[in-house]
Amino acid sequence: LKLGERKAKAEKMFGLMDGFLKNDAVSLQKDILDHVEYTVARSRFNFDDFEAYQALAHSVRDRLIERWHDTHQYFKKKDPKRLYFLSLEFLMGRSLTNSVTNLGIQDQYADALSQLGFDYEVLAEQEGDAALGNGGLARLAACQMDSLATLDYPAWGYGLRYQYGLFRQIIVDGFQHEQPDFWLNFGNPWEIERVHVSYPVKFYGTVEEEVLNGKTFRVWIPAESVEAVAYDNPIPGYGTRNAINLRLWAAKPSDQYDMESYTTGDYINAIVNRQKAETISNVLYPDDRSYQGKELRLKQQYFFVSASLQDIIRRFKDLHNNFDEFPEKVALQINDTHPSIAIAEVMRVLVDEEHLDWSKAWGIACKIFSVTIHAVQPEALEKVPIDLLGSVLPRHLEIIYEINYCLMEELKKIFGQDYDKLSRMSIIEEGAVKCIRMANLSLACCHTVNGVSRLHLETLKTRVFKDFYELWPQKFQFKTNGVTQRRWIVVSNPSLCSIISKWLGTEAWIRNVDLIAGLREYAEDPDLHAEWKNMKKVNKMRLAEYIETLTSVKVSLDAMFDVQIKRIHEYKRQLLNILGIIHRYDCIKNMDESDKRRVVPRVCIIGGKAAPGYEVAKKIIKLCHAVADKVNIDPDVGDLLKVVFIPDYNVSVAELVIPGTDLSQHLSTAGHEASGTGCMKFLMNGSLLLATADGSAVEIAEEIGATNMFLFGAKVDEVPALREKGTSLKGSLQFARVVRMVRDGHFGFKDYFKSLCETVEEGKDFYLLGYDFASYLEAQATADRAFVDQEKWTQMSILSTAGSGKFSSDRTIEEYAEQSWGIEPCKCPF
Ligand code: B1H
Repeated sequence: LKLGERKAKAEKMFGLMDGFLKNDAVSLQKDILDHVEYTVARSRFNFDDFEAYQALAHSVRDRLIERWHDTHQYFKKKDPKRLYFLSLEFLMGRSLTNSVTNLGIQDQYADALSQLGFDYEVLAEQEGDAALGNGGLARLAACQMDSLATLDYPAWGYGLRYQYGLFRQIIVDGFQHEQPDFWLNFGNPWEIERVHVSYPVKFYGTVEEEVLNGKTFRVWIPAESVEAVAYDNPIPGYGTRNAINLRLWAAKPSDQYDMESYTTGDYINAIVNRQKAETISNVLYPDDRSYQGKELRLKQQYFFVSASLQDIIRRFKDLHNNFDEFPEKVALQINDTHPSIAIAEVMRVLVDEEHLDWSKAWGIACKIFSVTIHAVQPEALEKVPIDLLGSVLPRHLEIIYEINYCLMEELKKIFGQDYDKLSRMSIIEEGAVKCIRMANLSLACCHTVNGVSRLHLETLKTRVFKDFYELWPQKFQFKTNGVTQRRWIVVSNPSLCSIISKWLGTEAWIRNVDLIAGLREYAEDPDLHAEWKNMKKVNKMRLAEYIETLTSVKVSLDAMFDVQIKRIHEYKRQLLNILGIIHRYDCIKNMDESDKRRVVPRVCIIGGKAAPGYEVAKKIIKLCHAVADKVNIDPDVGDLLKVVFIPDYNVSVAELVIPGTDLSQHLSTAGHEASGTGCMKFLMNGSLLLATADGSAVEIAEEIGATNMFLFGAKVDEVPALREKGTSLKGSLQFARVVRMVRDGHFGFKDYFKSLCETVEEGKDFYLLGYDFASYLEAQATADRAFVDQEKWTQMSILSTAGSGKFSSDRTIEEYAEQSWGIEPCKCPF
């Protein structure tokens, strides 16, 4: 069809948009039962909770699909500039409750189900998490997708459909063990398999010269081809008809794969070899610390980038034929440097396939790409060995050399013979193993480089990317991270949600969270206090039940629930927390009965996964269990102190734990947490924060006032000098005592904990636990005193929620849209 005819047809179809699925109780029941019978293939007279969940999910999926189709028809008709968000990780968690909430039909579903004899909440619990990511970076991507949909931006997410998500953590005798996450085993109703949307992705081979119309071209002759098949995941916005798409790619054998063995008659081996193609999207790398130059990882990155770009270019070419218009229609956001091979791929497509001049192609690339950096330490930046890149993607290596050549020529004009500077800024790192610095590639091309908090940008400017900042200051920006209040309040804390709506007199804050500041006015209102305390109590009860089921530890609801949940890292200092707990335990043991009466009872909750190869982190998990085993059965302690490790921390565990938290801990050594987003979820839920002045905590203090949280520890500027001095100073006495208790085997496993204790010995204490210990204990004591005055505590809690508006991903996304992407909302009419 000609363009005009096609447009006319689309218009007509759009006009026919009626007859949507109905959302009254009877229609919902009918749809659910139909799915029981025809989709799940169970008798409608005999199905269990899980089958009911599946049928329910399919009925929700149908409703999502309607909106999702309409949204894409509409985007196609309007042809706005689109944002393509490339990320190797998305941590979506569960989809049912989130989708039902965003579709605005939760009450109807709850009704419909109860009439069928099912409980909506019980069925929702049947769903497993989609854990296609490691931690903060991946959950941020998920929150941002929710905001993009809600704010009606014409956006697409692109990523990898891993067969195995982040490993399941099980604890055996206090040690972490990893088990595979077979998340697709029982089917995934939230995805739509698109067998006809697939692209070949090539690897290996050689590069040859070809002459065409008297011009020479470099041509890549690949040796392997793998098919990328699309799986679409609708992402519904809240309070809008828009539902955008998260397209994840799965690797399948290509028809062209290993033709050789077919003709040689080795049929069985040929089939077996074909199957190897699927390994590309098999498993998520579970390490968020260091980059290790693995071939499979590079193949994963290129695989999803190449498929996504083919898809994006195909969509562009549907309506346009001149690449000059490409930057007017396409913004490409790369989530950290993991997808940065996209830069070389765009150049390859434009130059080798579309036959654009190099400089014209580079001009286009520089207009479309922007990057967000999440890392702090230079060692976390990806470096791909030249040999590896040259073998897997030989043409891309040539292109990167060419980009680097141009960069170096430009730099020489500015800096002359300053070879130190040139070698620091070069995309190629010389050395024992010659490498490509993916960050430098991104910096050379992207028009915007974003940090994830104000403090983080300072670190990028003054340390990690100092040279680049001095050269191109205008490229550097920050967008403080945010989280979505839809999932982190509306879905996970319904009681809080009703309180907020009631006191503000509107639900508008769910789309416009700035309104939440209106709660400040009532921060001292006794009626609000009563409702607030009750809400917290109900959430604590739920959490207490969960803890008892999982760990058999009974906890008192009168105790302060003190929580630290996040990936286990030395820089996040879970060890500081445990040493603090040991100190508390030691104090209680040395008290007489009258002193004990003044102790504020605590339940100390820790949860998080350690990367499978991260020995120190695994020892921290074991220490937590060793301390818990001793403390929890000590009759001298009773309810004054309980220690709980929550196994297999993930998104849905967070949804349960955060609303029931009184105090949350964010203990990173200043300068090491780029932003942190967990703190924002706690803040929204009215948990008080005990934190270092690091990452986004600095901005949180500005919003809610430093007196409404418990700040402690060395400041960013002090850290280098303290390291230099290598002393643990004031904290030394108490600190030395608790470390000695661990080292001397007070909690058993003396030999095993020896090396852990050594990491905080004087002179080796890189993360300054010793230095910060005294200040940490002081902040903890202040928190205890505040908790005794429940009215004061509740007021601080209300002010925390009231001051959380800035930390919505809606704000972050609006800043990106305006300052980095240049996109406008495109709202599908109801
Ligand atoms: C963050 C990562 C990360 N920073 C490598 N870097 C990964 C690095 O699989 N990998 O190779 C995965 C993840 N993740 C986090 O991003 C920061 O530590 C947090 O401070 C920040 O809040 C979060 C979101 O910006």
